[in-house]
Amino acid sequence: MIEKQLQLYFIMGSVNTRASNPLDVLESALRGGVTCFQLREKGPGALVGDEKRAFAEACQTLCHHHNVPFIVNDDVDLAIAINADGVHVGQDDEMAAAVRERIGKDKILGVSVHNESEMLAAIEVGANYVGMGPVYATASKADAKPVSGTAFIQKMSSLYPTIPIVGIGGITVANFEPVLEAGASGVSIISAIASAIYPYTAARRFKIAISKEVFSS
Ligand code: 3NM
Repeated sequence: MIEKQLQLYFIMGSVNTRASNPLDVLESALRGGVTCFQLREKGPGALVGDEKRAFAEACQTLCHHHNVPFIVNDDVDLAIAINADGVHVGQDDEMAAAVRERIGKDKILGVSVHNESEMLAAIEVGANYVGMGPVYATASKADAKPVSGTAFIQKMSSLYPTIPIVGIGGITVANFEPVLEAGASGVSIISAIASAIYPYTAARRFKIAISKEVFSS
């Protein structure tokens, strides 16, 4: 179930698009077929406080309308306050064990991992999935680690096949296949959808291409 929800995992904050209304971008992406959404409200100009909460609730409403899980990046207080479907944390964010404790066992917990010990720790705290990247070069994360390619995904998916993996970083419709072939359940995308001129078409292209890839494997 979660594997299917992770297949086309869209991530966005209000600063990741030049569109005048970021909610239009999310709605187009949802209509195009994204299977999961993470609100990552970070970076210069990001919303805070009541504005962030109102934006999060509007995103959540759209996601639920399309039956797509709504995950909050990092902000555990916000996720709990609005009853989000889950939380995603990196290694610098609130410790995953504490987050699991706070959100309870029924919510989705995602953790970014970059090495085997972080992978083992994520499994230990009961993460529902792990994110691995940046697979390719990305301009969307200022403090991204060096490009990892797909080798780490390949190794971790064969050693620990029970926990779903999503690849992230620089993924486009032209380069996503090696990520799934390496063993990832899905791909996480910011700019290839959020910065596309037609986010609906961008999401739809991913959706169709991924369906073909999953069907043929
Ligand atoms: N995390 P785009 S890379 C949010 O490596 C994020 O953990 C990364 O954006 C990691 O699809 C990244 O525009 C940015 O490259 C992904």
